[in-house]
Amino acid sequence: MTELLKDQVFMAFTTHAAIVTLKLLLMGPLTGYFRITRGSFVNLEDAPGKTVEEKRKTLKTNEEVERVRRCHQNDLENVLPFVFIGLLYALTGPSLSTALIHFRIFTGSRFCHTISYILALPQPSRGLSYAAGLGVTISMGVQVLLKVLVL
Ligand code: GSH
Repeated sequence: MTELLKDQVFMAFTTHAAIVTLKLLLMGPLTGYFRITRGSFVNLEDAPGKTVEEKRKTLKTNEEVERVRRCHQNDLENVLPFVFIGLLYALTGPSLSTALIHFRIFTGSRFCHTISYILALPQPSRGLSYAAGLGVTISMGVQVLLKVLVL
């Protein structure tokens, strides 16, 4: 483990994995912020109001809250595979420069995806961000397989 922590590729992976995982984690509080500011709740006990009738009025979906939730879901679909495949990839001993290109493009792509989704920027901004991140994870996965199959 101490040896691993001295490995530059592994440290680069750890840094980027931590950044994108923290970003993913922050989608929860962001959803909470949109729920409160847009008055859109899903549980009666979360809803503001004194009477049950008042509370019931806030039990409704809101387009902006749903947008953040879809963005959160999309992060889960992409960040978790990146962390898993990225770890395997880092262990295959790629060159630092190639690994950094992969990790940086993925991290940048997920921030771009979130910004374009939350701000509802015109397509293909979100589609391209998604495709860039997906391409990185596929590239790392293929390299892991090639390494294992060739060895
Ligand atoms: N689960 C995704 C979906 O249903 O759209 C799979 C495809 C995907 O991730 N597409 C990207 C996206 O941002 C680029 S268009 N989809 C919107 C979303 O996941 O809510």
